Parts: sequence; C-alpha cells; structure tokens
Amino acid sequence: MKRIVTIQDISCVGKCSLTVALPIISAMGVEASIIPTAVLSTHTMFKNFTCKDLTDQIKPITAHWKSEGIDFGAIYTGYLGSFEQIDLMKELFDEFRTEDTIVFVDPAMADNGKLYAAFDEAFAKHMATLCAKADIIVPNITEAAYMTGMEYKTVYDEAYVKELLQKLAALGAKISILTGVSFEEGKTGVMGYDRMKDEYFYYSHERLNVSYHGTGDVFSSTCIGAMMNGLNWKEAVQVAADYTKECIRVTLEDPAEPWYGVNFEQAIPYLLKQLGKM
Ligand code: PXL
Repeated sequence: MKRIVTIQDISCVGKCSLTVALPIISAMGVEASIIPTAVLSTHTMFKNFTCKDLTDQIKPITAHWKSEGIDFGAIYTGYLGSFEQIDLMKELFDEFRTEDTIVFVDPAMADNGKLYAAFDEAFAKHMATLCAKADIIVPNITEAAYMTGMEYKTVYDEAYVKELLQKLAALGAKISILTGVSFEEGKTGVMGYDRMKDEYFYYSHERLNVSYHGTGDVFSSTCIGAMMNGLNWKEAVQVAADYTKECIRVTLEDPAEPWYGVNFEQAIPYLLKQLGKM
C-alpha cells in the first residue's frame, strides 16, 4: 500500500485542507499520514476563527519518523501558515525524499485575484521557493501570478497561460499544473507543463458557474491520490478535475447547500468508479 504524508492545517469546520485530504486519499486506497500545522476552529473565510499554531511539533514528529525508518511514496504540502513552516517543509523534503518520492506542492494561499486573509506578497514569494523544490506544483492562476510577478488576468488567451506556466517552470518544479484555466464560455480546466519534455497538456470540462472554498484541496488530494494509484500526471489531472466538478455539482443540488465547502463525501462513489475501483 502506498503512503502519502500530507502537511497542512486542520480547520475543524469548513471542509478544506486535512479534513478533505484524509478522507479522499484514504478512500482512494492510499495510506494518509499527516502533520497538522495548526488547528483552527474553521477555515479563514469564517469570521473570528481560533488558531493554535503547531509549528513546534513538526521537527519532533519527523525526528521520530526518521528513527522508525518511516518512508513515503509522496509528500504533499497544502496551506502553510508562516515563513518558518515553509522552511521546515524544505528540510522535510530533503530528509524524506528518495528517487521514487513525488514531492507535490499546492501553494494554497490565494484565489480570485486575492491573497487569503493571513498572507502578503512576501509570503507568496517565499512559497515560490518551496515550489522550486517540488516535482509537481498545482497553483491556480492567482497563486501563479503572485509567485511569478505576472499580472493577474480574468480575461486571457493561451499565450498568457503558457507564459505563466513557463515562469512557474523556471521556479524549478518538473511539472507545473495550473488550475481554473478557461478559454471558452461554459468550460473550465487545467493546463500542465512538463519542463523536461517541453510539453503542454490541457484538459477541460463543463464549468459550473459557482465557486466554493476547498475545491483546490479536493483537486490536489485527488491528483496525488490518483498518482499513487499508478496514474501518470495527465491521467491524474483528468480524474481530479472531473471529481472536483462532480463535488460542485452535488453541492449545488443540496437544498442545504453549504457555502463554506463542497459535498465531496457524496461524490466519493463517483471517484471510485472513475478509478475503476467500483
Ligand atoms: O486551502 C484552503 C484553505 C485551507 N486552510 C485554511 C484556509 C483555506 C482557505 O481559505 O483558510 C486555514
């Protein structure tokens, strides 16, 4: 059985980060080990959330794992709360990376042209230095613009997206995957770039005209989970994009539609069918 370690916060309510990654990765038949970087009462889109930082636990946890000889097929980082946590992730990559490990960085920090409440531009630039050490990065267009210094656009063409991908690739990751890329009305998708092969890949599907929190985490967890199931990055991107869309679709159908996250739980049977597991 493959094992992923994912490092991000626990938002106790809100369906994002670890409360999404754990169930999705587990449902895909992959062991999910975690390092919770902070415990929040909710994600940061709620007002008055509490937050207990757990940075001081990261080193003792990894030191114990090292002494036990624990290893991972993939290391997946999501929302991180500080410069220090980013630097600790670099050390963790160096300590646990082998030839076969996939280091997957989701620089979760911004969307719709804006940084999340806790972050500023300097943080985005520092996150770029973590992306430099990854095999695969999965920013959305906002995060990519902040990390590369390119202008954020809502109306753009293929040349803009390819330039963003080139600048992301220049940071250092092998594969850069840009989410939320839409070239035509009613459709959205994902464009990836493989730096070694100088090859682009685009996958699009129907766009549901609504936006929920946590969908980036659904996408990333599914993508790395699919790769641990033996899919290559292009196949994994398609499974992850389709599942994320299905999560949004079932959420829209829910009369008690939660504004703070998607009903990813209800779409797990769909995901397992896509993976040929049901
Ligand atoms: O990836 C989304 C996310 C994760 N963790 C926390 C957040 C958010 C988005 O707002 O606030 C704490």
